[in-house]
Amino acid sequence: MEQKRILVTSALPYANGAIHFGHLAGAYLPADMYVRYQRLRGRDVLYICGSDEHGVSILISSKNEGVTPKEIIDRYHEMNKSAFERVGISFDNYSRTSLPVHHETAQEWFADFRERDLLTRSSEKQLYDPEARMFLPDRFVVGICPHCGYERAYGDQCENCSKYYDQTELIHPRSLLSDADPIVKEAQHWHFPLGDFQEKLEEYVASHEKDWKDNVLQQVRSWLKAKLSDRPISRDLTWGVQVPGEEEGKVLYVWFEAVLGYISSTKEWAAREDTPDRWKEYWCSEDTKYVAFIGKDNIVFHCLMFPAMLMARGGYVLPDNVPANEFLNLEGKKFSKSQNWSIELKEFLDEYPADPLRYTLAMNMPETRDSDFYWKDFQARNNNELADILGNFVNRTAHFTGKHFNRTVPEAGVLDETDESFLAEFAKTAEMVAANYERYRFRDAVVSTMNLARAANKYFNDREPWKTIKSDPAVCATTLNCSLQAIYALSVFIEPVLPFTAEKLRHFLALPDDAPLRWDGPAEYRLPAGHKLGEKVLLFDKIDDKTVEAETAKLGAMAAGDEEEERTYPPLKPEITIEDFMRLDLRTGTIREAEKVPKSNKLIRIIVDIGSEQRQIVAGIAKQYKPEDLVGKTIVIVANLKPAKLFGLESQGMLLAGSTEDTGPVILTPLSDLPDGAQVK
Ligand code: B3M
Ligand code: ZN
Repeated sequence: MEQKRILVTSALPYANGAIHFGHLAGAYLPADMYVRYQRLRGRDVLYICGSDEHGVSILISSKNEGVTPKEIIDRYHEMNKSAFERVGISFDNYSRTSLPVHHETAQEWFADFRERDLLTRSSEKQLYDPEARMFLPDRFVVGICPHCGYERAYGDQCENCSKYYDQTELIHPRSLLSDADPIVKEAQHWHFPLGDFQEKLEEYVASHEKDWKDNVLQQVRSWLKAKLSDRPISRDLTWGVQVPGEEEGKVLYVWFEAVLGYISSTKEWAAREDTPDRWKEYWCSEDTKYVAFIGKDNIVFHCLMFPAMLMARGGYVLPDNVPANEFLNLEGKKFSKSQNWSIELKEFLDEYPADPLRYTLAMNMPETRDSDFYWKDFQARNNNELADILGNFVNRTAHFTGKHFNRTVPEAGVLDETDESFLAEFAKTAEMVAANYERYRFRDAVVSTMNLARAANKYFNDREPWKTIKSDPAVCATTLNCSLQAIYALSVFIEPVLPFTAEKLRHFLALPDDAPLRWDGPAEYRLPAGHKLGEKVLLFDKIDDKTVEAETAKLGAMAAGDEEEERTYPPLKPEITIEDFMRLDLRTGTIREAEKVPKSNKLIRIIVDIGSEQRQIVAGIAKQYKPEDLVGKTIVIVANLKPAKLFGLESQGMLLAGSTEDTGPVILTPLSDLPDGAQVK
């Protein structure tokens, strides 16, 4: 079916923090490049996004800062919306899921599913914090991952092995609210029958085997292979979209309603355009092509859960493509706000223009694997490519035209083969770059765009207008005419990646009204001889080494006054009595054997001799210790801890280790010799 319009969405960023380069390179810059390109093709494109304002991460931020969730979302919604605008992300609408239009939409979808008996309501075992007297949402509880032993795994997904599980599967869970040991309690929750859509989803994914990216297909296939099951879509929380018909404090699971945020944002857009029903044209027409841009951690929800919801509702378009990007890291390490290893967009844009960043992120886009942003690379891209190739070509052409042709487009004489083949480059570039954008290959699209700037520089050098201006002014005029046509062509082709620079070129060319701002313009349109040009513009400032050194030094360093923040310690646990402590039975023991747990990069299995017996203990210390270095060491274990299963191995106790974010676990040993089995108190 010929698609009449294109609907594009980017993942709704949580309004609980400032967006950084990683977000931009993941789901926003590629979408914006794609949308700008499609607009230049004259297609009907709608680009939708907004802030995701529910979810426990907002509750955690509000708790940590001692402010209301509303204060958190208001702050970050505005901050992110403005940062997106400044970096040229050209949404048609940027909404927010705290708006009534979103609550109404999400509740309407839920009510429709419930009225059609699509949902099941069953009791669900959940972790309950007896101190805070509330059920613990996934991000409020940490414990040992049941799959890989990672010790700070959240209640829903492990950041280390990315596996999902039920929060009650966590080993030794701990509440992040009160640090109390949570208890398992029954709670009634609504479930969406994702398992019922197994077959339809398999067909849907199979129909995209050829056009979806491998990294997306791999993740989706493994979920389908493991067979889909019902998904809980309600939570016991006070912050979120209230489940219609339920008592206060029962809200829709954030992921169930967040994806519906795309629809509510489209409704908001249609209402603002005074065509309130037009949102249906995009969401409920078979001839809409829907492309959802996300990061790789959102694949399951966009390729399985959301399509199943759309299928269940009926009459809605499914994503035609979900070109998920991998992750962008910073100077070889993960972005981390707490470690001050991040570059917030807002701060960056206070110092630097947007286009060199867009270009650098596009050239390093994590399209098929994780990639990195390096300040040195940013400097090189800005100086050696943007300034020295594109900027230099435009500058020389502008300077020459100003100096010798009174800032007008010179009359072209007879075009020789070099001129013809140079002008023919425009149509070839249009075709090559378009093919890359259509296949979501953004880095390749930018490379082929910049190749035209390279060809233009070469053409200018080869034609040597500084000589022909004396020896053969007619040839010189032809050279400058062709060079100005190339600047017009570049102003079109760079628009998706360098929109602000494209604007500067259009300003310099003082484009006539009939100059087509269209992708196919450069193949046919020519600036007329005699056309008066605008002012010469400097396109790019060079970045010096001192700047790069200063920026790189900032990473990881604590900003003045943050030191004490870095030294904050986890809150002390509630007071206990000596009797409480005496219930612990701590014993010394010697490690007799140690080996890595197969398939886990975190766990080591040790056999500890505590005098009266040998104990097998599984501990997440593989990143800090080699098994061979542990044999013979005396350690302290909790000898009366209930055994737990880890990677199928029974762990009969726990070794004592101190740890911080930086050090990871450091095993505690006695200051001087102690026999095995000595009691520690
Ligand atoms: N806010 C997760 C994220 O920011 C979530 C995306 C929602 S898209 C509907 O990665
Ligand atoms: Zn894990």
